[in-house]
Amino acid sequence: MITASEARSGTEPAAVGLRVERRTDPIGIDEPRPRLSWRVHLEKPAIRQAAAAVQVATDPSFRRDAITWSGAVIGPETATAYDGPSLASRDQRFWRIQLTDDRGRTSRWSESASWEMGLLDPSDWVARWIGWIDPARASWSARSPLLRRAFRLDQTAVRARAYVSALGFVELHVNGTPLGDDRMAPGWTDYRQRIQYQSFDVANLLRIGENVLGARLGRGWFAGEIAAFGAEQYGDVPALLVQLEVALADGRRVVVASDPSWRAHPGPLVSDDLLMGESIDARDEPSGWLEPGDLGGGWQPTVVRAGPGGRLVAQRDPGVRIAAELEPRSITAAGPGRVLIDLGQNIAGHLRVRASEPAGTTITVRHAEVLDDAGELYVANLRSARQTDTYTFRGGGEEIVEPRFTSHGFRYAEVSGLSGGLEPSQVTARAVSSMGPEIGSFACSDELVNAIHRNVVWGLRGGLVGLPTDCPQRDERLGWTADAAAFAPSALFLGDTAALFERWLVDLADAQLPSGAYPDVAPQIGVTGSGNAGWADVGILLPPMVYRETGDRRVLERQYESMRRFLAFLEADQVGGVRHGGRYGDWLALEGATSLELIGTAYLAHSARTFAGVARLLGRTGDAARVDRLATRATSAFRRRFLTAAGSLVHETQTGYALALAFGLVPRAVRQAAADRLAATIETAGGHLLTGFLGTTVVLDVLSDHGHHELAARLVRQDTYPSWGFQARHGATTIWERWDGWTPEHGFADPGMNSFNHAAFGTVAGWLHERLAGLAPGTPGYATMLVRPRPPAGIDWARAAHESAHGRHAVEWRVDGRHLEISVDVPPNTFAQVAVPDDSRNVRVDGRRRPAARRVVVGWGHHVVEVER
Ligand code: RAM
Repeated sequence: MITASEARSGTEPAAVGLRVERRTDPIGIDEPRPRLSWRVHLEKPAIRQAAAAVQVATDPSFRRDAITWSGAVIGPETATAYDGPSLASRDQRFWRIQLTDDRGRTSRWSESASWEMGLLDPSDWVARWIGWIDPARASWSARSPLLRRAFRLDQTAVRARAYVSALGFVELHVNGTPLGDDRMAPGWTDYRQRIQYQSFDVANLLRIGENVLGARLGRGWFAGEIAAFGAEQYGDVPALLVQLEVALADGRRVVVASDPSWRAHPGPLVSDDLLMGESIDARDEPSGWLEPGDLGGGWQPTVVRAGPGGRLVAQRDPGVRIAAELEPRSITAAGPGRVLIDLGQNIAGHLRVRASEPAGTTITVRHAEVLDDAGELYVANLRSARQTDTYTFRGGGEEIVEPRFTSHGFRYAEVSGLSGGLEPSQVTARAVSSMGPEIGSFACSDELVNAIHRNVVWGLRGGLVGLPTDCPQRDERLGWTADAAAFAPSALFLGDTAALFERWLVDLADAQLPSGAYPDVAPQIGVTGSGNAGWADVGILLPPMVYRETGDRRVLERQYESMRRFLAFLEADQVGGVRHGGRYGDWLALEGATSLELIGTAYLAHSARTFAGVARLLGRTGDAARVDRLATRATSAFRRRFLTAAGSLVHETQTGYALALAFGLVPRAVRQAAADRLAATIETAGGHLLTGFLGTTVVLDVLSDHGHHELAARLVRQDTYPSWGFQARHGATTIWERWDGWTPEHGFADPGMNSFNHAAFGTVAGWLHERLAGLAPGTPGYATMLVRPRPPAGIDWARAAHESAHGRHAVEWRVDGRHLEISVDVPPNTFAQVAVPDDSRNVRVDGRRRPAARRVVVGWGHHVVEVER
């Protein structure tokens, strides 16, 4: 979308929206050659950028002696890697763009943008890890501390940066103002390998005289419970790392860093844990501790802690943010001092309650996704995750009851211990997520389908909390690989998640075994499986998905060595092209098991083929040829072993067909026959999918791409068991972990594994975006978009929109009898290829007749394509 200020540049061509590493004016980055990108605003009828000049300078004057690098792009590409002199820690650069459109008009220089390097070398850090050891410490209920340091400045700060990290969670305040809005900073990495830090510009928060840095720490993933593996997986208590660097007006430099001069206080956080919840005793918040002034009693020494060994790296994803605030749908009295809150939506997050109670009163907030038959919270499926917050009132007025360092998966909450009731106006639910701003949307004429799509969006919000996880409620919440592979395409379409996936791919490579196998979860913890088909393959399949979204090849280059090692593992783990699929198979399928060898062999072929494509793209032709041979071997083995000459599977399952067709393993001559058999197995099941994690991810696309689009649409609109529509019709507001999570006949499924917010089965969204509404990238990064509307029976209109690096891409189609109207929004500097249905006649573009071609190409702007069918 062109913003108002961008539009002010009028009819001239202009470069707008300058970004570095996909962020606006970032500080504290550690990319040695940052990627600079921009959007173009063109003068109609210019279609594209013909060239762009880039200037980088040490100050925004861009005087000759300040310029350190001039670059040029010939052609329409709107990104380039900085290629000037190497950058040192803290270096700040300003940059601007001048572009020439394909009509030969040259723009003025854009407004200048900037970036700043973080601390690139371990020796830049003088700060030490500090923490507090509670003398009365006992298991997980140990208090997380407050840490404080006061210091004086005798002059105005002209520049000040705070570099902040923690083992655990941190919220750092400068003179009472919290920095950033990441709720779970600095995120979960394997702290033995890398630890993220964040950088903040704090110049405006400092003052002449006394200043105070105050930090709240939480246990987070570092010291808190992880899954069912217990607490203290990385260390016993949280620790803080802060380095505040201030430049004063007279040129002096002041550094205030975490060291033993800081003071600690037990604080109000009696206990905190991601899974268990948080207990706050508000009476224990030392008054005024975030402000300058006299410290009361109770402050104790801090201790220097040895770090766990990981390298400090700049955090590049936006972190966990408040994604939405919801008002309760209802609050009902459930007994004396007890109310039941229904949000009407299953979320990952927490409640924020405004209430007043006498000092010392404790209220308890419990959370659950669903209610049992008696209308009480159903918590059996949370396993050991207590998801319980308590708050003890300070007394004397209204207080905000809100946990800081925990998150719950819930739609219902029970608040007990109140002296009265609760009004809806006192309660807000805050959903947290790493999904970033929404950049994609979808809707169509079928309300059930819209409900399913909403369930996917909420499923993704809850699944992406700090990293791509399986689920946000029970004692699991791990970086499960297959789950990420399944939902990444929809997540990349719907949310600004590319940086998150890029970062998690590094976590995945960190976790790679010496054999080259990827573990089942990353960061690797507790779960000891590895190399499992459909799980480990995420290491190969995810980088191209991210590349397809961003058009930035570096994700392929960076993962390449790790991918290559995984391929070497696969090669060593197969015999004659056949590979055993390992532990999980088509997880949670309802049909008879798809053979593990079929699955292993199919993924072997698919990963090998995908990797070969990446290798070729990067010019690694030797690797490509070798791995292509492996793919061919696996494909032949698959055909010999699992397929008949007629294209049927020896043992028929929906997933077997879906994988064979999706991965191109069926000989062309019998492909349609195989697809027809797939359709037949679905019809035999009464028009239902019986597929698990793996089959479900590809089956709808396979049907649509092999002549069974109508059947795919019927499956999406299906509302009897098992189906997405069945879930939605029975009150689901997120995607369930299993088709049979709840049925009228059997009630809840095995509580040992029954999450009601599990994004992996949400892959239907990808089909809605690309196969139904028909919006997909035509080339990686959306320099061209592919519009392919495919109206099935019963759906009269659909629309999808996506914000790429170029701007907003949108498709909307409507059918009226034989008339199909397709509206397309194409951002500047890009094209759309509109593929009209095969039986189209009388093609008109913006009212003008076009020869009836299958594909119509349109450039920047809004277009209406009409066809008769
Ligand atoms: C479950 C997880 C995840 C799945 C694995 C195999 O416990 O929730 O979704 O990938 O098992």
